[in-house]
Amino acid sequence: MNHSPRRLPFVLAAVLSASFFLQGCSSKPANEHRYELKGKVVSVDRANGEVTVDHEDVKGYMPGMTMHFPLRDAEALKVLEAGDQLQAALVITDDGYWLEDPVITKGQPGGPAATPSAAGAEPQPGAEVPDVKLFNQDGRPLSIKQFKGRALVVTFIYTRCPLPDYCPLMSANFAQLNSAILGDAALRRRAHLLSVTLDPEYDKPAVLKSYGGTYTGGKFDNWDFATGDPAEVRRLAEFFGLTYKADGDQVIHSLRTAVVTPDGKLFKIYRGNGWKPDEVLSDLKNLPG
Ligand SMILES: [Cu+2]
Repeated sequence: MNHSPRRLPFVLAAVLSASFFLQGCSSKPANEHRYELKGKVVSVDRANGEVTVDHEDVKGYMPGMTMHFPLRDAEALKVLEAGDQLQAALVITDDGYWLEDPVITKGQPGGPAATPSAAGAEPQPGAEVPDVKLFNQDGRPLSIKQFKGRALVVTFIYTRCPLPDYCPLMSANFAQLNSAILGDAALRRRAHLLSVTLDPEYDKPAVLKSYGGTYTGGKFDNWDFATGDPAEVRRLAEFFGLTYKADGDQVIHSLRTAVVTPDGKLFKIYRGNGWKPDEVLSDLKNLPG
């Protein structure tokens, strides 16, 4: 996120007025920021209550890009379709972000048709995970095969991700998993975590080491952060059905977290950010081997 000094007065004014207003009317978190977002709906995921919007610059917050957002409005979710014009409040708090107060302008009939979800094909449990060659946070070569004999939990992040519900949440979940693994003598020998960057050109080993350090306390014994040849990263990410695209300093991406068996086969894929560390922990405890 670009917090350039010239934007500060605007941001500050917005924050002050938002928090003043909120304190007056409810017990919402103090750290809530609201911005106006306008754009065109690219797709609607009713099951997960999310919309993907190709939005204009959000003044004082971020440049225009295509992104998905939870939409907190059940009625709007029912009627919203790809091609519609959407105006809404983008609410950002310490724990997440979402859209509310939507105003919908229906797209022209005969306008661009709903694009099918871009999610890639996903492998079935039991499929062999490709043995990509990457590098860890110390610049040491790392491959999927080297974890044979241990269960592996893989997720994808990038260090500059600004969305609390995306990469920072995945890393916070992994930090919880890491503590649980370190606190269990059996799991400690049998389980390993791997966070692979979706921004390998920027997230070099040193960047990952510093980012990872804040989550691991600097101990990477059971948790590696990987970067490498962008084509190798893509091969692994797309195997799990993750889609992503660079957009300036940002990466527009979906989320996939996968549990891989000790013999290198897919056990389970978690889509999105709704999964809880406890679910993965119980997968790890119940894995054969
Ligand atoms: Cu992200």
